[in-house]
Amino acid sequence: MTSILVLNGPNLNLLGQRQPEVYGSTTLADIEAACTAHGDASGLSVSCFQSNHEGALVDAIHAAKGVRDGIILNAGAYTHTSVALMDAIASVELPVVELHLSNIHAREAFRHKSYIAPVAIGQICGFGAHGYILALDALRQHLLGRTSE
Ligand code: CA2
Repeated sequence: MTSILVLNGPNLNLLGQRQPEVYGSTTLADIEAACTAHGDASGLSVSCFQSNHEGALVDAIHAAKGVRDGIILNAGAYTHTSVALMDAIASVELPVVELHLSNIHAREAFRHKSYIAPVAIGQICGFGAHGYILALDALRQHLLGRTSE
């Protein structure tokens, strides 16, 4: 079965508790449950992990090689700073969908830069928690297209 890692970065464990006007009122547990349920309905095995630590996220990306078929990554603020995450993604050669709850391009200028974008197959942002479902569908289609080549 196709296996997907949903990986969330710093402060996303606080979802639903603060700044609902920016990030919505859905909790990370709600998002992870929705991803797992959507995976069950669409033939994907979904695993979820969140960390506030850059090195732990790098380790999770490394551990996905040979085990997962692709990654959905909301790297949080590390999106805009982390060459380490960019290098980790490039090293494992797995398809990564970059995900953001908010539309990072409509926010402060420092959020317009993404170190993930150049090594991702695509980016979904601005659709709130539903973006994770869109990302699962996009990654599934991408992987299906590759196996039928
Ligand atoms: O829109 C997104 O998903 C972001 O990745 C969220 C990051 C932000 O730094 C990125 O620019 C865009 C911040 C996540 C912080 O999450 C919180 C959730 C609740 C309360 C406070 C922060």
